[in-house]
Amino acid sequence: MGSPCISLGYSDIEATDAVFLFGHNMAETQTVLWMRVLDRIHGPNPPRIVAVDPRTTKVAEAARAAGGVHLAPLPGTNQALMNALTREVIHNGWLDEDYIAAHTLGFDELKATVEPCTPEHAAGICRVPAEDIRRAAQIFGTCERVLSTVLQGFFQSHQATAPSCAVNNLHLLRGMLGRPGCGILQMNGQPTAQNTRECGSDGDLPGFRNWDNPDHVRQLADLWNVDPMIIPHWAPPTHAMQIWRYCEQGSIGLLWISGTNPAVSLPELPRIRKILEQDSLFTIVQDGFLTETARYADVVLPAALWGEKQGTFTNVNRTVHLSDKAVEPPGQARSDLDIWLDYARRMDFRDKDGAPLIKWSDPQGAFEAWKECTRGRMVDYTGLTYDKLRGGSGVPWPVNEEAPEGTDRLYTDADFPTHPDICETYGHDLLTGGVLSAQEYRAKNPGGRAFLKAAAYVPPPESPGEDYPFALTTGRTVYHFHTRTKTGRSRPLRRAASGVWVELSVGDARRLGVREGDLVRLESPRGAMQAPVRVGRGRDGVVFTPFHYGYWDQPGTGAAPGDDPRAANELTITEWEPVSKQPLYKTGAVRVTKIAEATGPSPAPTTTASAPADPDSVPPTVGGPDAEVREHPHAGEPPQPARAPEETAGRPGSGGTTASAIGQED
Ligand SMILES: Nc1nc2c(c(=O)[nH]1)N[C@H]1C(S)=C(S)[C@@H](COP(=O)(O)OP(=O)(O)OC[C@H]3O[C@@H](n4cnc5c(=O)[nH]c(N)nc54)[C@H](O)[C@@H]3O)O[C@H]1N2
Ligand SMILES: Nc1nc2c(c(=O)[nH]1)N[C@H]1C(S)=C(S)[C@@H](COP(=O)(O)OP(=O)(O)OC[C@H]3O[C@@H](n4cnc5c(=O)[nH]c(N)nc54)[C@H](O)[C@@H]3O)O[C@H]1N2
Ligand SMILES: [Mo]
Repeated sequence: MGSPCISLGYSDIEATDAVFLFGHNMAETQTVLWMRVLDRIHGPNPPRIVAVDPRTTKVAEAARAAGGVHLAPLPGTNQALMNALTREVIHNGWLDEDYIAAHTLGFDELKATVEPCTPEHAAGICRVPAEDIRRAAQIFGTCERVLSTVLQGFFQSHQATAPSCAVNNLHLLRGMLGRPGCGILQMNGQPTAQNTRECGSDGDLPGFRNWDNPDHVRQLADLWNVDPMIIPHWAPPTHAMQIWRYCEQGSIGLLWISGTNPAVSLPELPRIRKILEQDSLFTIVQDGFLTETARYADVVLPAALWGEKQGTFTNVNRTVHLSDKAVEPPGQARSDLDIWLDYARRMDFRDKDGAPLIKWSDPQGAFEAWKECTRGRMVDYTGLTYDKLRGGSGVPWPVNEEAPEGTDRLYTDADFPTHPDICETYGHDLLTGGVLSAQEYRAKNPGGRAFLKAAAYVPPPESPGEDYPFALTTGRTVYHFHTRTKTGRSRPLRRAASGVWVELSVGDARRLGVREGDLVRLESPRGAMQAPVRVGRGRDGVVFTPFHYGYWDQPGTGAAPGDDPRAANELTITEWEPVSKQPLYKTGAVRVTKIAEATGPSPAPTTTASAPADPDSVPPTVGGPDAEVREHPHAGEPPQPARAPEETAGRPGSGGTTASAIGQED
């Protein structure tokens, strides 16, 4: 597609015949959305569920229970699977030929690319039964309405854009877009990640503008009253992984880190620590907590968190919400916006006429400026006001004169934003990431048709072999959010998943001679970590470990990062997907060595994808007394706090965070 904003609406969940979840453990990572799916599963006419995930997640269990399919491909083999599914759909004629002819480009190339990829061929690569691939294709091919969701099991592979586009392809081939129950959710993770897409964080231009289109650059220059030449657009944007490379090489001397904790979340932590330690790099860390990264900072700026500031944020289904300030930020903490406005003022940034560059001074003023920035673009906010956002539970863009109440469903007319004058990018080669030129793109003459993007499967850059015989994949548990700056301070959540663990299959554990709770060391070519073993329900040859566990909660132990290595990213590789620039968090190779006998079961929860293979071998996960719910049936009785006040370690001058910080807007 010409644009990543393919995501449609959540209401399709209520209308669909089948939900396909591609590399998406929705039951743990979008719990509120999953409840909507569960309502369908347990209601009349339940949809079929198809889960594509190497682990036995709750999503996979639901798929098996509801007559669907659980496809468990080896990590890094998604594209082989997608090509086989596509081939099956084409060979069985499950196609909307009129739709393909009128609204797409590239069918012949797609057909030729997938032709060698029979279910048997893919079965050999993915190590899933060919019959299961056929059954999944049949569900996709014969249901009238299918909803697909895609997330990190796809996005964090060495081939990420290709299989994600392949999901789009399947919908286009079946004409399953823009009508109730037919949708694609190319998901976001963080509640503000959609804003990151729209506003152009990765150096992209705001409003889905094309850096390679001089008209788009001029629009922004006019809007901001600056010379177009000061807006970087002579090469593709500098992505985060490249910024770190420049810091490593010394060509970046100042790094301002806000709202991210790279000393835990980025790949190959030994390298990240080395970069942060360099004297030549001046580092500012702007965060609500004293994180692992803040340890390396030259300056720490305490930031206000949500609830301590005002602003809007947008969900993956394009719905815009207003979040008001509920409490004052503690101590010296200030909102990110205030910090940056202050910075702009002190730097005395000016426009072409010598007036202050930034012409607003508060969140609402910034919102008004953003609205102007979106005028006429697909992501049109011009019809929104703070008042309108206060009225209900959010409004999906585009909101403008034609759609004053917002737009629930995109692409009802199958008119896609691929026209060369409006498209966000001229596209990439899916294998190399090479960008197409304006001329090459114009020659394709897309004119509102969608691209069917084809790519052959290629193996991951690092696969299991003699020295490192296991495939490593990493991800999340329901009880923690990322580097746990918030969830790690909630006692019930800490109790539910108190420390890191490593999941091994029953067969692998037996072959290695390890039992539940034994301490093992994982080593990759880059680093090592150690953790107790959960003998789980995963497939042989695949090791999983959550990436949540950094080092901040070990004060006083004298332990420094790296001494007691327990972060998954000690192991991961400095490589990124060529088109999306997403690091390869889900493919790598490790060896596993036992280093000590168990002193008890591992801290892995029993209620999630990490459940033990033998359910009786481990006591069930509980949140403890702090997590117990007390009911207050009598009106007027004051509610009792269900939780003790949380720890406040690291929050400068803070009154503490509450467990509500785990709430996911998704
Ligand atoms: N509780 C909780 N919720 C969260 C977050 C959190 O930290 N905690 N983070 C939020 C954010 S920012 C994000 S991005 C989302 C992420 O949400 P998800 O993508 O759902 O979460 P992950 O656990 O990273 O990965 C999903 C699944 O991918 C599978 N997987 C691994 N390798 C492969 C592969 O090669 N192929 C396939 N098909 N699957 C594979 C894993 O087994 C895992 O179950 O979650 C959001 N929600
Ligand atoms: N191995 C492995 N690594 C991964 C992943 C994986 O699946 N496996 N997933 C990747 C993904 S998808 C993601 S999204 C990243 C997440 O990685 P990070 O974004 O680095 O993780 P967080 O813990 O969410 O860090 C956010 C920081 O922002 C702070 N913060 C919260 N609110 C505010 C605010 O309003 N202002 C400011 N200034 N700071 C604030 C928090 O305290 C926290 O320190 O991790 C990535 N890393
Ligand atoms: Mo994410």
